[in-house]
Amino acid sequence: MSRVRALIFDVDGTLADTERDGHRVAFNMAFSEAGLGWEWSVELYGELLAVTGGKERIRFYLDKYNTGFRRPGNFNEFVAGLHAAKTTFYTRLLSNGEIPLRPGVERLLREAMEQGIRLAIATTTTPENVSALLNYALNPSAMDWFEVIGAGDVVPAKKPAPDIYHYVLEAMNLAPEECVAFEDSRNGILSAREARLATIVTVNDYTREHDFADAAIVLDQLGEPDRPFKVLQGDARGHDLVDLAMIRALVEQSMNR
Ligand code: XBP
Ligand code: MG
Repeated sequence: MSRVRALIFDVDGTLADTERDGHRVAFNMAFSEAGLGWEWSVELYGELLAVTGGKERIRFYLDKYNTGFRRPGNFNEFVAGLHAAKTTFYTRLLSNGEIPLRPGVERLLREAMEQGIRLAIATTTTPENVSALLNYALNPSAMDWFEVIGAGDVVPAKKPAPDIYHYVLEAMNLAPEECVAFEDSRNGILSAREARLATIVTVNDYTREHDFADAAIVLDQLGEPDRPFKVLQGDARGHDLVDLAMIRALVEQSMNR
């Protein structure tokens, strides 16, 4: 009998490819509106993704890539204000419906709900961003599909710290052995594995070369019936899309290791 009771999803890069054409663009819009003259290129943004959290990323950028910037006296407020503007631009971009869910995501969520498997989210992104993505890329009631949404500043230490997964597990009153996490990045898998969760990774252009040594499996995407996944690392046990049968097989395999 399977022990999988819940699936816990990261958001950015996992549910949808949000970083390059979503978050990055919204940061640039906020910088432009503030008259700062900062422009985060696709390449630079890949480096900035080393740090999770938008406010943290702005600070990292100034510490490492724009050290000449004269910081205003109210620096914390300045960063928070820029970030709030970025959130407004980002949710507006999502409302245009330009960023779809990744292949297999909706299929797997629906299968899980049909089988009584509980769903949750563990992300470093701002809560408004999660609701906007679910609303516009899935449907307006999709927020209710998730029993717990752990997001943003609800825990002080963002990924790669395990805190957000601990928060979600505690809120659901589940042990890590009863859950499977879905991630797309090195920081994500470090966080999930530190919380002792079996983790399925689907990579994207920013994360393809990351080290996922500790993943249950690494795939190009979750797969659809007409679009099987490609296995980048691990053993898919004869499956070609991620469904609950495959997840249970993976979990049993990792228990027997
Ligand atoms: C996502 C992040 C976030 C987003 C921006 O990480 O690192 O910072 O890029 O969101 P994960 P905010 O995929 O682990 O959730 O600007 O709202 O922080
Ligand atoms: Mg992610």
